[in-house]
Amino acid sequence: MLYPRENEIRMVSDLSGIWEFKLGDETEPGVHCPALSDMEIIAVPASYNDQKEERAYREHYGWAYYRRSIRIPKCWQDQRIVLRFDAVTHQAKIYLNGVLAMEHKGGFLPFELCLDGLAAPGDRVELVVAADNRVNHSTLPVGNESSTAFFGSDNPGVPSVENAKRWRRPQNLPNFDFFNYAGISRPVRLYTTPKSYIRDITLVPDIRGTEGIVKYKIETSGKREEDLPVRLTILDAEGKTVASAKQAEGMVTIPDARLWWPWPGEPYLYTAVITWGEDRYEQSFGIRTVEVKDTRFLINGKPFYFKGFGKHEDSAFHGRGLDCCLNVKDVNLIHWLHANSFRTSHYPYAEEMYDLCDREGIVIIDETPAVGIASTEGKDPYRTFSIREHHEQVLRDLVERDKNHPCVVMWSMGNEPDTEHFPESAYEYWHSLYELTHRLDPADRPVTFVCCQNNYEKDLVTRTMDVVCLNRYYGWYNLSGDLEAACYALNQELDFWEKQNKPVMITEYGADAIAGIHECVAEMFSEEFQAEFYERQNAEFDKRRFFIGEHVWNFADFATIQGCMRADGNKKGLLTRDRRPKLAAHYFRNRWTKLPNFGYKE
Ligand code: E8X
Repeated sequence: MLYPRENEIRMVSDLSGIWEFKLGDETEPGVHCPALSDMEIIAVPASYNDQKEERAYREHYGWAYYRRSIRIPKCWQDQRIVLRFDAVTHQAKIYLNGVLAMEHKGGFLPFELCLDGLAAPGDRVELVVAADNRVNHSTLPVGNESSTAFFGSDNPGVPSVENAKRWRRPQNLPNFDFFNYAGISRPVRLYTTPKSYIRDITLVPDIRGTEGIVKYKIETSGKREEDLPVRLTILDAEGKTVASAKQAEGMVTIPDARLWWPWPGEPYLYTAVITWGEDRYEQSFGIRTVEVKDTRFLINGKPFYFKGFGKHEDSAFHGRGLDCCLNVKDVNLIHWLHANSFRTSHYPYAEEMYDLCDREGIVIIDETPAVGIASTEGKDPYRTFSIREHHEQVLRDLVERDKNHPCVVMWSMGNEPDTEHFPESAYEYWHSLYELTHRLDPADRPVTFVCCQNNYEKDLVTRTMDVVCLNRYYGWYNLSGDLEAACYALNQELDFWEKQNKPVMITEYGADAIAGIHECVAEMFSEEFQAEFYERQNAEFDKRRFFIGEHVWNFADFATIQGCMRADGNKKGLLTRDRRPKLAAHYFRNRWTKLPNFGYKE
């Protein structure tokens, strides 16, 4: 799905601002929007949870309603008018003038509605967005079912904690470690195209000697394609034409191509200008290749070493809402740390972030929201829950949204699913998705998923991914505080992976550190312990040639549900939530300044 970009043909109207808001309940709204009165104020885009000092906002369970009126400009006559939502978490129903116009499942990918026959230029339309924040075994991310067996009952049965659990009010029980922020988290926009329009663009770059090769496909809608000539022009960064073509599908060659390199290399970008009939769209792209070969991960044919983190979209007040200022700050902090990459743990991020990373040369491992797939009560999750269809849809939409970004070098189908207790069905599930993802991506990037600390000998899936991605907490969740033993266990495991002849990276490792706690003899939760934890384990990674990257958990402290393991959220950040460096940030800055992007393990 193309990003709504303004140009001399297409117009965009951003509906960000103050909307009206009301919390609903578990009752699913139907074809007609429920009557809404006594509405409150809310900022869009942003999660609603932290916008008001009320438990009801923070801990809401069920539907919430956003309302505003929109005026369709009269000057948009004869245009196709589209209403686009970049992300509504987790499920949405869109009402126009009180009537259901569309529904969408999944909280982190865009969807849109063509207003043809629904609204015309000059109209005033009442727009209501209903958003459901419930997570369960059929959503991604996954939540455990909130039992309502005894809810409200005076007779909760035999006195026990189990019965008390069943008696408590319905609530989200996320099977993941980030706060379940919800609402309209990314921009809502109206945009226009001509009636016959460019629907999609696919650009697949390759390198042949000094030439850049771009296989391309332009998909259109409306008039028959043959009736209108397609024009593709490739511009360099100075706006000079370097190649052109006249078919909807084919290949162009760029002589003396400048490649897209991760920072501090030059992330050179070209622009593909496409015109078809009255329509026009400009898509930037980079010329770079990605390939897994033996135990190496090659970018432009050179062995790349991942230095970076798992991140979150998370900040004060906004929750998971798009904050461009924060994104710019984070990109600059990534440069400051001399990191080169991050994983969009644990869901696809806002499109604006990928644009920034294309531009700034930051490499992305692009992850779906498939986090928390685990067995409950000993049941095989893959045979018990119907999640596959939705997971496939998410992969389809993710690849379609992000396929043209040079910054995206690998797809992560999910995070820390159970692969140990039902190894055969886990293999069947993840392998069919692995094959699907390879088929979906026209550029055929490497595909992986991120594996939880488990019995790696039983797990049949991880070893068959293009890159083995390990989340490991030796010295934290196990062997707590004992870094000696942690390194021993880590090495035992690395010996196992060495035999698999695959590139291996660590996608999570870390220790909580509360900023400001300092100790001479480092113990858990101090800044010194966090720094030492990394220093000791990195020394082990440095000895292994097949080891292709270190992603720290996490870039910054982030909000989670309350619990006895979390004091004001997860504190494994190198930075605090307001982006101040802890000791470990300085340690990594120093280390990463010295580690090259390429050829480190040669
Ligand atoms: C943690 C991280 C969590 O925040 C992340 O979303 C997924 C977790 C560790 C798994 N990985 O808790 O900080 C713990 C496995 C225990 C051996």
